[in-house]
Amino acid sequence: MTPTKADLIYSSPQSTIKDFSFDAQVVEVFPDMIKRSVPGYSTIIETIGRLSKNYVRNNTNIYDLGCSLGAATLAMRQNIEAENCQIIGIDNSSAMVERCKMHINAFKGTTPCTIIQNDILATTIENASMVVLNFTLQFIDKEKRQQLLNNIATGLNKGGILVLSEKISHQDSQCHSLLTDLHHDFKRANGYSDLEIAQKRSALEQVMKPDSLETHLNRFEQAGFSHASTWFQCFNFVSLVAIK
Ligand code: GEK
Repeated sequence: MTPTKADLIYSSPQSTIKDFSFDAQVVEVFPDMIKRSVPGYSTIIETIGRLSKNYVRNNTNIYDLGCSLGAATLAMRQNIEAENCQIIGIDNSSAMVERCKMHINAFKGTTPCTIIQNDILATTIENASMVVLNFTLQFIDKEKRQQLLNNIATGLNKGGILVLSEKISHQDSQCHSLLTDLHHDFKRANGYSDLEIAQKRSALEQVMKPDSLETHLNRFEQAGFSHASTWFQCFNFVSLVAIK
């Protein structure tokens, strides 16, 4: 497997900051970038694995939507005990998909994995016992998010689980600033400079649009999930479960 390279993308001053995209440059440093930027990322990946052990049923599909380099796919493949299942990882970045296939092939596992380049909005979810949206929904147009959640709920079998992890905004502006400051401190503690933090923030501004926790919970209800809960929060990053 290719060794992880350090994320230095925003380390020197840039005259114009381009919108962030999941291109070859990002793919190269992605494991380092996500671990140093998302509080609790490793815990969330491990827990997705643990949940797959309990929720994946025989003869069903498991979807990793916005799979990037396949971290959640691999965690599930290491933990699934059910038989005759398949994991389908989907991402619309060709650079991600190409590298993801290499990662998946580098590890052995009994559950077959198929990695597909596609828009998750154009993907049919069917006969699913588990669906993962790990920090992907925040990159989808806001007006298309409910339809995506509806499609996921329709494609899940009864008792099936959705894991949704997101950066969130807070409706109270003082709390919003407090959580944002804590996140920036976390990034500084992980070696990012103020320049890197500011430039990355500008690059993401038009691309990543967080919702509030209340919005996510309302969406689950509208989509027809029977149960939902936050199981993880660190600063302005959450992971939720919703069960059909
Ligand atoms: C992980 N889940 O490591 N269709 C398909 N893929 C998309 C779309 C779309 N419409 N929009 C964005 N993506 C991963 C991390 S990263 C999160 C997910 C982050 C893909 C995009 O190409 C990228 O690979 C992924 O969603 C978001 O557990 O980098 O903050």
